[in-house]
Amino acid sequence: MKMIMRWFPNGDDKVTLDQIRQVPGVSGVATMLSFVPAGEIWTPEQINSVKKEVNDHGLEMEVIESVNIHEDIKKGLPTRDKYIENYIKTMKNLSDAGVKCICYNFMPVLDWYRSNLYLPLPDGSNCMAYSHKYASSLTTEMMTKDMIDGSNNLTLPGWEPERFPQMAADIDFYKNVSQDEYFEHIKYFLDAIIPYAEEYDIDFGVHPDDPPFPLFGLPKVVNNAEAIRKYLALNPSKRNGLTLCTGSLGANKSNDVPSMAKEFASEGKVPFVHLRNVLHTSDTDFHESAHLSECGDLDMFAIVKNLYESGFDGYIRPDHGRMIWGETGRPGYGLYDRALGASYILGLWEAVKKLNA
Ligand code: DNO
Repeated sequence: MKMIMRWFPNGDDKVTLDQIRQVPGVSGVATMLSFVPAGEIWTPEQINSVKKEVNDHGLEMEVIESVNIHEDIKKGLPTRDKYIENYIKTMKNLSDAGVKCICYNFMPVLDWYRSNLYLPLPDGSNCMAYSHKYASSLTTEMMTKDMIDGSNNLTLPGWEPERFPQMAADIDFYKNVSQDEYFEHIKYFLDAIIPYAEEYDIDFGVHPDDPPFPLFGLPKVVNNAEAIRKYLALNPSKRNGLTLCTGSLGANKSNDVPSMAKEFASEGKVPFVHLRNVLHTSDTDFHESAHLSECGDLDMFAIVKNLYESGFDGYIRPDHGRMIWGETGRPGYGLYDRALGASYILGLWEAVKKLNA
C-alpha cells in the first residue's frame, strides 16, 4: 500500500510539494493536468514537466486523478472515436512516464457537488456539506455560480470552466438517454481502452457518483454495490477497477462500505482508495467530517481492516478534509486536516497489519 495526497500543478494549489513531502508516510501525489481540456492529448513534455517537479521534491507521480472523459464519449456521439483515440495516446504518454493508475469518472455532465463549501462546525473549523432539497431546487446556472464563488480562485476539480457554457444543453441531452443506453456508452469506452490499459500496465479506477443521489434526472452510474458489480462486469479485465471512495458511497446510508471494501478488494478490483468520513443529518443530507470513525458515520477501522485482509495493495489517499487552524484554500483540499487523515489511516493500517502478523 502506498499513501499519497492529491496535489494540483501549475501554481493551482496553495499546498506545496515541500509540505506534502513532510507528511509522514506519504510517498507521492495524485495529480492531473487540469489545464488541458478534456479530450485533448496530454503531451510527453507536459507530463514530464509535472513529473519532474514532483520527483524533484522526493515524491512519486504514479497516480493520475483524473484524465477526464470528453462528454461526446459519454453521450455516445460519432465524434467519440477521435476522443477515445486521444485518450489512448494520453494513456501511452502517462505509462511512459511511469504512471500506474488512472482515476476517472463516467458521471454525465457533473462531477461531484456540494451545496455548502464552508459549513461552520461547532469546533470552529468548516467543511463541505450537502442538502438534497437545496441541490434539487437549483438550476445549473445557480449551481455553477455557487461552486465558482466558493472556489477561492482555485479550479475545483470537475468544475473546470470549459464545462460551463454547454452544461444546461448537456443536461437536456440526457433526458433522452436511458440508463441501459448509458451503460452501452460506458462499455464502448471500456472495450476500447482496457486492452491498452493491459498493454501499458495501467490500472483504471472509476470514481463513484458523488453524491450518490440523482440530480437533474441524470443517469446514475456507480452509486451502490449492485451498480459497481454491473460496471466491473462490463469489461472483465482486472484493469477495469474501482476507486473506492468511502465518502461518496457512504453518503448513502444504505451502502455498507466495509463490505464493499471487502468484496471488491478481494477480487483485486480496487487499485485506489479515497478514505474519508461523512456525518449524516438526514437520510440524504450530510457534511464531511474529520477522518476518525468517532467523527462520522463510517467505521474507518472496519474499512481499513477489510482492505488489508483482502490483500489490497494499491494507493490510498486521505480525501476531503475540513479547513482547520485558520487555513484557507481549495475546499476539501487544505493541508492540515488531510495530513491528520493520512496519519490516522497509516495508524490503522499499522495496527491491522500487526494484528494479522
Ligand atoms: C472531488 C473528487 C472528484 C474525483 C473525480 C474522479 O473532490 O473526488 O472530482 O476526483 O470524480 O474522476
